[in-house]
Amino acid sequence: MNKNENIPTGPSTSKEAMDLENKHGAHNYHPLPVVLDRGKGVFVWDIEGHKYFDFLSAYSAVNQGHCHPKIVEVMQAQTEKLTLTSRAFYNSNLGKYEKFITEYFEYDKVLPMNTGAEAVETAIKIARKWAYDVKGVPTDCAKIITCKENFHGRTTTIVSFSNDQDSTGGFGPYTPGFEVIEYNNLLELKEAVKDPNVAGFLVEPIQGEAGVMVPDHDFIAEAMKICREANVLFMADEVQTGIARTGSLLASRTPNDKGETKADILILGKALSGGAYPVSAVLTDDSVMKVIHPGQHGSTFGGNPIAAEVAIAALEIVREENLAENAYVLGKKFRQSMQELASECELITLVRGKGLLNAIVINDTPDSSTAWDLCVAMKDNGLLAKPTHGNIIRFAPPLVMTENQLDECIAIIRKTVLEFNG
Ligand code: IF1
Repeated sequence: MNKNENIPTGPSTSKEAMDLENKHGAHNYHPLPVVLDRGKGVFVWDIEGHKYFDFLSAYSAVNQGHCHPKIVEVMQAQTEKLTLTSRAFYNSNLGKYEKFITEYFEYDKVLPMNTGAEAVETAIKIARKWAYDVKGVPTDCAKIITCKENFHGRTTTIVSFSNDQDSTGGFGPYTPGFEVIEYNNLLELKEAVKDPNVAGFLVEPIQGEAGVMVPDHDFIAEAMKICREANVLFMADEVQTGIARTGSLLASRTPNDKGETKADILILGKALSGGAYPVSAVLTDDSVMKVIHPGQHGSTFGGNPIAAEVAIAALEIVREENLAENAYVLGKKFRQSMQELASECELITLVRGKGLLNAIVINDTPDSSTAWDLCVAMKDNGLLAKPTHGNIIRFAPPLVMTENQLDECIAIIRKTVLEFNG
């Protein structure tokens, strides 16, 4: 008898793999019909061995490129040594990581978690606790201001302040304590923070899921000023925009920062591990983090030895390989090429973005299949991207891309768009 009889073998064709997922997995996604099996740098391969440029980077988690050797090396080494202790005990990796990341982003303290949504939840809890313990807000009255079209994750509390029907519909009752204002609207923010019970303003420096909405250039700085004057915490959700994606280390901090555009609470995830492992973090100074005491928050896996090693390597790569600068330079070139393309054809109405977080708006209604069909056509030509909100296509390749590779990608997108008749 074959000893391995009960161990299922992997699917050998893409069709088999898709059938397996459809049959046994919850239908909470509608993936593009491609089954990825291997990745290296800016490339991924499907089961049949077709090679693609990855223009999604797992929603900006794989900024450092697929299977970066430095991350793989530290992860393998740590896996053989110690994987998890829980926070019931100290571990010899965590302190080193905490020192490294707080110096890297210039905060006093970090609270380590795993997923982006958990980090957002953590930030909300810290802000509420700060409101009661420091600001003097009456018990259970703390309010957090958020923005329309936001995306901060999938937990019941986070979907409570989403206005996307798919995210919220059918999942009530919703968590109270949130007020939603228009994105990029300083007047509404000014009005909202007049309420003395406001603890924080939670915002994405660029709204990713909304279709890469870039606010006015002074929005972040002015919003921070308004928050500071009202004694309200500015909470930057940089889960998607952070870690070099938008052409600077953080989208909420300008390159020549003098401290004036530093968020009070910084939320990171995704690329904090280069996509190798779920690693997220909340960073803030002592005046805020001091409100959290033993037993009040935590996570079995948060701050585990593998996460600590992987995150240090992922952040070192960003520095060593100048990924922020590369994203800045390539991003400029990409948008320019897309603008040119837009002026040559009817299919693209708008190009927007920052660094290597960009989007094109397709000249059709959100309920049309044009953007989807175009993504399928790009896939057939060797480039993977995914539509958002029906008629927007997000372009976010790994930041380790070279200029020559970008030229190749632009050529693929040009050819596909110009040949496309939806
Ligand atoms: C999915 C979008 C991207 C995020 C911001 C927190 C989280 C996210 C700003 C939560 C997550 C992901 C989740 C992913 C799709 C994706 C996404 F299209 F939905 F908006 F990236 F653009 N804050 N964004 O963007 O992080 O808990 O997922 O680790 O499939 O839901 P998470």
